Amino acid sequence: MLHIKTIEGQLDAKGLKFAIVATRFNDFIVDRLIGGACDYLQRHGCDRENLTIVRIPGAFEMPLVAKKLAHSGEYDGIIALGAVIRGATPHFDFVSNEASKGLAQACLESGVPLGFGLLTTDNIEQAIERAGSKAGNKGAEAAAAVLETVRVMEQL
Ligand code: INI
Repeated sequence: MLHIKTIEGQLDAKGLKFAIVATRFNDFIVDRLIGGACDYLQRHGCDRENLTIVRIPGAFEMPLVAKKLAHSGEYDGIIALGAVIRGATPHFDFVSNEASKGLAQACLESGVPLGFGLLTTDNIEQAIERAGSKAGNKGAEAAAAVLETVRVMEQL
C-alpha cells in the first residue's frame, strides 16, 4: 500500500505494564492460558515485575475486576483469561454472554485495551486444543492482540 498513511503497532512490550485477570474455574485450562500470555509478553520485552496476575472465581466475576483494573491507571493493558465450557444447562449462555459483554464494556468505558482470552467451548477437548495444543494458545493470542492495540492507541 504505497503512499497510504498506515498506523500499526510494534510488538515491543518493553516498559509496559499488564494485568492478567484469570479465573480459578477450569484452572487446568486457564493456567495454560496464563503461561502462554506471560511467555509471549516476556519474549517481547516485558519485565516480569510489570506483570500482575489477579485470580478470580469465575468468568461471571471478570467484568467487575477488569473494570477496576482498567480504571486504576496502573496498567497499559488488561488480559482476561478464562474458560466457559458448555454443560447440560443454559448456564453456559448466561455466564459467557455476561462475561463477554461486560469485558467489552469495561474496555470501552476505560479506554484501556483489553485482550479477550475467554474460551467458550462446547466441550473440554475444544478447550484443551486452544490452551497450548493443536489450535495454539489463546492466552498468547490475547496477549499479542493487547500489545498490538496498546501500541496502536499510543499513536492515535
Ligand atoms: N465459570 C467459568 O469461568 N467457567 C465455567 O465453565 C462456568 N460454568 O460452567 O459454570 C463458570 N461458572 C461460575 C460463574 O462464572 C461464577 O463464578 C459463579 O456463578 C458465581 O458467581
